[in-house]
Amino acid sequence: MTTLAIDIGGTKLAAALVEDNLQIRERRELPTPASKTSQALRDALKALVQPLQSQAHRVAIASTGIIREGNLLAINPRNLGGLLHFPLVQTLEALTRLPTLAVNDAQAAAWAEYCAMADDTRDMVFVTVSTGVGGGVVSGGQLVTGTGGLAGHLGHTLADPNGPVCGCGRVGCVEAIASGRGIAAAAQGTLAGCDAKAIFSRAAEGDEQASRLVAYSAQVLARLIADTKAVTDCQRVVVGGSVGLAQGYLTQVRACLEQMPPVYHVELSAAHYRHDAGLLGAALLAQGEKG
Ligand code: ADP
Ligand code: BMX
Ligand code: ZN
Repeated sequence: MTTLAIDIGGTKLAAALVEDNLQIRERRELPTPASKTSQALRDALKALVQPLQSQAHRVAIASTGIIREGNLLAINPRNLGGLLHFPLVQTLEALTRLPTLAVNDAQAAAWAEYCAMADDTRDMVFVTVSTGVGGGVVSGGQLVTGTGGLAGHLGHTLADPNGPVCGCGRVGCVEAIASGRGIAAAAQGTLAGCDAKAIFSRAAEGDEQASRLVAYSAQVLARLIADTKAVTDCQRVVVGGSVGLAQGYLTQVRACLEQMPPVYHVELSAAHYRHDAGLLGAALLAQGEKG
């Protein structure tokens, strides 16, 4: 069977046809519209899936936000231009007339990365550092979504009680500091108005402020990983997202983690499926794949 897999992030929408052997074809991307109203997202999804839908048997969505009963509920609406709620499954079923499944993006990616592991790991955590900071937990070989879909939202744990206010309403969340948006929001002077991608380029050129912003994100992420180890006793943490996968980032996270007592140390790796982990995880879940 062919799955039309869709990944809805705070910055980009991606879609592709995924075969049961996980081969990807016709991958497409569009920017995520920033609008409080659902119409813009609906229109963008329509444009994204229309060229692909006739070749698919089902739809599988990995989306930013808490996914509850097929609906997207933003914990941080700022990542979606203020959009609070979107009827994901209903919208895609109406657009494609295909059976549709939806799951949180980081939960989906965690499942794909877990299924890709060749060893006997049963407990792992996936962290995406992207527009926001998301997470997915696999415990005892099972993906943990929670009864309300909130499980694994690691980006909304505390990094600094004196830190910036997060879009979720709490003060000092990991996401408010370490995410692409968090890095960009802290930039001042010559870097004011730059996005995280530009800040990483400037850091690579030796810009001092840019290097500090990247280093602080990596440090906050390392602390989050230590907390995650303490909570889950996972054997591996996999890092994804465009910030997480950026050149040199994971090396900095690893160096910070190594400064901590050994009990917090855990195997760290970059996502095996790189930027496609969400798409493939959603497709695997739609296939009913148990790993
Ligand atoms: P999404 O959140 O939509 O899933 P991404 O994983 O691409 O999308 O994350 C978007 C964030 O990553 C933005 O803040 C963007 O500035 C940043 N980003 C994109 N490319 C890079 C890069 N090469 N290096 C560092 N940051 C990047
Ligand atoms: C936010 C939250 C999570 C999501 C994470 C990463 C919203 C809209 N999203 O913490 O559900 O998993 O961002 O999302 O509240 P991404 O867009 O950065 O991939
Ligand atoms: Zn938060």
